[in-house]
Amino acid sequence: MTTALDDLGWTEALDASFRERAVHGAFPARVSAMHQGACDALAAEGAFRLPIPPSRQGLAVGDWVVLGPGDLPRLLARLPRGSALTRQAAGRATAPQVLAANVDLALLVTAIGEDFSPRRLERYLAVAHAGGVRPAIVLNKLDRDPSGIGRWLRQAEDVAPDTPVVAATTLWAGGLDDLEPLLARGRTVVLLGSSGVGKSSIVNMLLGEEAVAVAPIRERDDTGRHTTSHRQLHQLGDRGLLIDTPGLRELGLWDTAGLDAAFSDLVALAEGCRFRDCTHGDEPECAVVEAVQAGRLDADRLESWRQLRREAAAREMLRDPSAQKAAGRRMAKMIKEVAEERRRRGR
Ligand SMILES: Nc1nc2c(ncn2[C@@H]2O[C@H](COP(=O)(O)OP(=O)(O)OP(=O)(O)O)[C@@H](O)[C@H]2O)c(=O)[nH]1
Ligand SMILES: [Mg+2]
Ligand SMILES: [Zn+2]
Repeated sequence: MTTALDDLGWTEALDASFRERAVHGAFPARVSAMHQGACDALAAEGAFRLPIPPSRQGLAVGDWVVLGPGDLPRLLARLPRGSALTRQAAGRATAPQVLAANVDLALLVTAIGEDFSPRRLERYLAVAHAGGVRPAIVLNKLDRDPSGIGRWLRQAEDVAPDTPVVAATTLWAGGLDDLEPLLARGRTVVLLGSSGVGKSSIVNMLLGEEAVAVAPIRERDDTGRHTTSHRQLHQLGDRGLLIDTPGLRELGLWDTAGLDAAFSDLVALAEGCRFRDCTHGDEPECAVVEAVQAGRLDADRLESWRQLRREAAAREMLRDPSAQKAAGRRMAKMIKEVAEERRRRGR
């Protein structure tokens, strides 16, 4: 099957980068699946399976690559990414893993019921914002509690200011109607969430076919069996592209970049803090702590912000020598201040 480049998400920015790199006979293609040592790619010329040379590690589903020339095209280059969802690679000290590239919208899927966790949603939102990807929340399995819908929506909206929240179910026709306006020709949407929340079921419903394996039905069970084993880009024709992903066990923040956007309510409150770099801990005149005391901000949300911030900042420092130096300077200044304070008291 061949597809027009526009249907695969081609943009003017990509076109410009491609022209800079193209050699005679080369053409662009989009990575649609990753395998051990190989990837699948879709192009106007057709579909290809390509070995990934050692020099081209770090490719992700959604990446645009340059292929060519000849009958058996080779992978020549990766085009710069417009956006990338990046996490701290599971089980590694400090290494990034790109979950999906060139994505326009991240559907953060969670199931109504026991899987629902405001703290986990905050983490997903931070990762989306950090990658320059607009998020939307999908509360799936609405069939479990149709009359409680208002309560679930409110709980999600409380941790996701400025983010669309959609309730859905794959059990009946029309259960995904509210997702349709989020799809569009050439737009790439990725589904992220824990195993068992129904990501692949949603993909199948939107595709209108059982293209993807889903877990067999087990009543009231969100533990997940990790049914989807690899990331895969699916084509919805003039409704754009969908990337199904395996359920994530861990989603470690790679950097602090997305935190301000994910906690815009807290950031707005922090304008009133006495110190610009207030950590909203024990500092005097902290407007955020005051908001918690006055019941205007959830204490758990503040704690979550502090925890995510610590985690991401520590990781940034581990890999950034200049940040290590700055921390060293801060420490030296603190030691000096303590010594001075001691001298003053001794006098
Ligand atoms: N009650 C209910 N069950 C659903 C709904 N959507 C999916 N399920 C069920 O939830 C289970 C998991 O669905 P999957 O689509 O495989 O979940 P997934 O998120 O893709 O899981 P992984 O691939 O493991 O990450 C299956 O048994 C589905 O039948 C829904 O809207 N309501
Ligand atoms: Mg799946
Ligand atoms: Zn403060």
